[in-house]
Amino acid sequence: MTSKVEMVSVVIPTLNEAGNIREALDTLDRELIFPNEIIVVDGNSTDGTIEIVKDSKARLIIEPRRGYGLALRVGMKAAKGNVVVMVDGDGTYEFKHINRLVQGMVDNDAEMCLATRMYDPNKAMGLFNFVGNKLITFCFNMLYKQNFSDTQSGFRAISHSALEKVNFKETDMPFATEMLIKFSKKRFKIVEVHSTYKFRRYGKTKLKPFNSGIEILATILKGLRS
Ligand SMILES: Nc1nc2c(ncn2[C@@H]2O[C@H](COP(=O)(O)OP(=O)(O)OP(=O)(O)O)[C@@H](O)[C@H]2O)c(=O)[nH]1
Ligand SMILES: [Mg+2]
Repeated sequence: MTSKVEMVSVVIPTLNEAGNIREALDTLDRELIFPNEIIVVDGNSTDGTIEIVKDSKARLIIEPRRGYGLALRVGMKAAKGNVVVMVDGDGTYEFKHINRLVQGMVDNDAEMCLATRMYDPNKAMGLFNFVGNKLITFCFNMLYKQNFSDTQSGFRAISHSALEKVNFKETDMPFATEMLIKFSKKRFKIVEVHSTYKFRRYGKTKLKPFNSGIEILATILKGLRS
């Protein structure tokens, strides 16, 4: 439970996002109304991402080990704020909704607030990802007695103190699901706010949707035993 926002630490993993990261950082700078620090965890990008981040107010951490989850975990360890926001650096999430995400957590006395993309009128999520997400979310809700609409949202506000009570093992895409499993098991309150989504404009996706989908389903099953 976080009743007051002292500082928001925004953690952004990047791997070759030179075409996207500047706009993401500029939007945060413009929109975020809370005291904040921006932490970019970069996987040794070779396309100029590092130079763009160095030229901004954001703090840069280079993490050469591969993995979306690992990058987020490293950034979260370094975070000083009592609220941590995780978000991709590829410009697909609606950065300007960051305040409603943080406010959604605080207003509901929740440990986490997810930005759900399932009510997005633009339907910017690809069909394969949409169907996969629905299937994963259905399994998750059934097995962990939750009622989420978008378990795969990577845009989340999280209470720092709640994060400290949980140990993570996953290093790649299943990290986001592992977090939901562990928070659900601890009966931490998780809420959702509506957001929108955009197609990736530059760069390549690092997600291998089919492989990641299988890994995420395996993580959901493994979580029942641990
Ligand atoms: N530091 C670091 N960042 C990574 C790594 N893999 C992915 N990322 C970043 O993590 C975020 C999510 O990865 P994406 O490739 O966008 O995956 P996705 O959001 O599922 O796929 P899209 O549909 O293309 O948006 C992006 O900002 C990536 O640059 C990695 O190994 N290290
Ligand atoms: Mg993305």
